[in-house]
Amino acid sequence: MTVTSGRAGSATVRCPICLDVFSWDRTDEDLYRFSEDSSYVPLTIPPGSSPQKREGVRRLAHIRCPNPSGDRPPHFLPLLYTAYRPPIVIGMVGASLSGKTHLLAAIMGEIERDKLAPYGLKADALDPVRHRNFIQQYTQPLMERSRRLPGTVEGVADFADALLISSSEATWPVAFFDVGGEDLSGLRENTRFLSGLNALMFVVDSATVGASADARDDTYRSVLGMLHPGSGYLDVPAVVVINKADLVQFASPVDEWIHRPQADHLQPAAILAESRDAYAYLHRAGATALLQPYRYCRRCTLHFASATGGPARDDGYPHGVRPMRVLEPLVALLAMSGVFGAAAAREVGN
Ligand SMILES: Nc1nc2c(ncn2[C@@H]2O[C@H](COP(=O)(O)OP(=O)(O)O)[C@@H](O)[C@H]2O)c(=O)[nH]1
Ligand SMILES: [Mg+2]
Ligand SMILES: [Zn+2]
Repeated sequence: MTVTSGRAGSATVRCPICLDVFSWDRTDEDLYRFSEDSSYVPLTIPPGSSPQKREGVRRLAHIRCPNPSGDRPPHFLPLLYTAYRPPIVIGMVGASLSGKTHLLAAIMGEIERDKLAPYGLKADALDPVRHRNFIQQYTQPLMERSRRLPGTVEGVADFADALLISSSEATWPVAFFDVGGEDLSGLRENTRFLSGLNALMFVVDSATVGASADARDDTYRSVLGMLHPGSGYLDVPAVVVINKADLVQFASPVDEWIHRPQADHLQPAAILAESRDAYAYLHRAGATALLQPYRYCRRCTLHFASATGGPARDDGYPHGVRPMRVLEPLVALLAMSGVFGAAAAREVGN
């Protein structure tokens, strides 16, 4: 018999880290707290605690995800997780070497530098241990030491990191999955991950835009094919990121956008204008396969971005790493997912 604190009953939860669904009786047992030495230690709420004190402790508490399919290392969720909105689960889709890992490292780096604040958003780690690991493994080597990041294992949709993103009104868990590899259709275990995605970030290597159709087109096709139930539009918001735009930064219309400073609020009209330019850019290059997300997804925006600001030489970036416009695609995806309210969600990507 579990003790409940006036919150009897259980909740059905989809964990944004393993994407398993589990039932969680709202117990105050088996709680953990994130400790100073970056681990989770058991947390008990002393019996007889006042309701105020109990609430204070619960705010810091985490639970361990039971991960029924047993496919992930141990992971933890805030106890108040179910008090938040359903998670926004972003799949970063692209062929290997398109720059997904660098892009996510740069996005997290900009968020660490509080660059979501001008949009009125605040970000915290969902699971502080995992977030710190991500920052130490990817963001710090790239942004503080200008190191080229090693290639990642591809072929399986893999959880990368998750945040709690808050607007003045609500908090959304936002999880990032790396959906790499060329032929995803043969991997049955991917179906579970793909069906758990509710936002897509397609990553295009600008250096390959004019090239003939290749593996990257298959990646798009298999993801869209697996998510797409048949005819009609796919109701998952999508962004197409023309990445490594530093390599084509002087070509029109890339030069119009890539050097622009970050906006200080959500600008649906600018997002639309950039999407039109990026669409024309892909269309002119004959990269019609890369326009599939735009054709199949009900809401889709297109963006130019560069994770590094310049090309690598050997194992590093000799001129330092300066991300350009990496947050804009994320902000558009958040807007289409409702983070800026219903009116903004209708205005972006239609
Ligand atoms: N010029 C340039 N090169 C990049 C950029 N981002 C990544 N790269 C290069 O592209 C290669 C592949 O990137 P990676 O993030 O590992 O791709 P992934 O396989 O999709 O995760 C890296 O070795 C980088 O040197 C960028 O913004 N600009
Ligand atoms: Mg990678
Ligand atoms: Zn889980």
